[in-house]
Amino acid sequence: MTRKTHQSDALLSAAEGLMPGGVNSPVRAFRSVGGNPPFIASAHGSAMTDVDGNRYIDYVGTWGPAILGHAHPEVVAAVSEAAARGMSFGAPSAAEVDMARAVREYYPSIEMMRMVSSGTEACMSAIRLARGVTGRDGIVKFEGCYHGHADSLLVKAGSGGATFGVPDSAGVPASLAQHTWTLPFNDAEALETLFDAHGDNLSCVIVEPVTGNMGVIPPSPEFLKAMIEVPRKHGALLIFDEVMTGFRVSRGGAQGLFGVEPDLTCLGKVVGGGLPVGVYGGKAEFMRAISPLGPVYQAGTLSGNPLATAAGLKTLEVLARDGVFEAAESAATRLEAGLNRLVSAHSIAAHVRRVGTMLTLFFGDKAPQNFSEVKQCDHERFGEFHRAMLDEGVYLPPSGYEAWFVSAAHTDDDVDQTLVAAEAALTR
Ligand code: KE4
Repeated sequence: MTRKTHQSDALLSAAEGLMPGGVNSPVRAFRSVGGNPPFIASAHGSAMTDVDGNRYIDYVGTWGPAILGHAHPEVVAAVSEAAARGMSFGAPSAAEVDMARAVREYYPSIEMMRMVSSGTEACMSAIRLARGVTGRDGIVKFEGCYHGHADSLLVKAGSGGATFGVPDSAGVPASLAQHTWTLPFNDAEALETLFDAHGDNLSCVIVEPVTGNMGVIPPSPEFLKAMIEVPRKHGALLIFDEVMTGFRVSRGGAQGLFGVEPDLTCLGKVVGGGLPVGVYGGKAEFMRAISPLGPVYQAGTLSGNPLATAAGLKTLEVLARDGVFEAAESAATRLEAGLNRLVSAHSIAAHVRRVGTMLTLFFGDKAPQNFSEVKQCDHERFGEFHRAMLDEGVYLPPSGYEAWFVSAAHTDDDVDQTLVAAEAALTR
């Protein structure tokens, strides 16, 4: 299918003169898959339509939030009604109480929470809280996990072993980066060794309990056990960054799926239903350290604003209904099974990893267990596949290091059309 792209290309060249890369978030520039990004005009249910009129079955789901599908009528109505009563009051509102109750229903470990406006803010605030309540500067993260763009989290492993971190972005002071330790995901021994050596200075471990930002990789049972036990043994907090896995790997996130309780949890994406909402929260004993109750400061002009809260609250209400999450999960399972059939029928070196409603197709000889193995996958091949799928009317995340998101609006027919496109793309 030869896709028309004139309008998108014209908009891109205008945008490039106004915003870095012509985008408001780097991954949208399609740099790692090549080609120009379509400019989207509208999105409904499982599909998006670009400014040239091309329609795509969408598996980005605005990077996770659209678990009900785009422009769900009940969510649109809730947002419209809230807007008519004023976008933001800068004062407490009843909707925030309802929202906090709804979040706690899904995540009993979140005894007390604070709403913010992005996943970055949620993770940044959670690590500040961990540092504040422990009095320790060190934090631990894992290679390939992304927790937003706060300075302390844009840090990669120093050279050789578990030495302290070095900046992973220009503009991050080395003096700050050295407080962040970065370990391989799924390496329980490395976590124990680091805590044995530096436990007294480590305030927290922050982790994507199922990764999404290097593709979907579940934790090994040993690693999950170590995440729960090791930080606690040393008086450090365990922070589950469930911005992506929340409401996605199960309604109750990874903690619900695995039956474990972190000390703090970060949420985003689905919790705002596509509007800017982040949440961090957890044990009340820790959250009481947050201003105005305690010494850890955190604030936000639009935190918990009625408009975003209305979108999030209605999304959580619809998602709680029987069959809604299940519809998204069964569509994801159908897609996984179909891709596996294609890969083996055509003897293609590729592996699908799925947890709940999110999945990744890795081109390579084995299913990766950590970031260095994901880096060894064939990302060139993924770029070709991505471009071919776009031409076939399927919009995949523009990177082999991302998760695909399936919604409750994806029908069997959507999935079957996707698999026909995939067979054409894989055998092209
Ligand atoms: P935001 O600040 O983008 O709302 O959330 C940051 C964040 C935190 N934690 C996890 C586990 C996340 O996945 C994210 C954001 N995810 C990316 C997708 N890889 C958002 C897409 C983008 O950066 O444009």
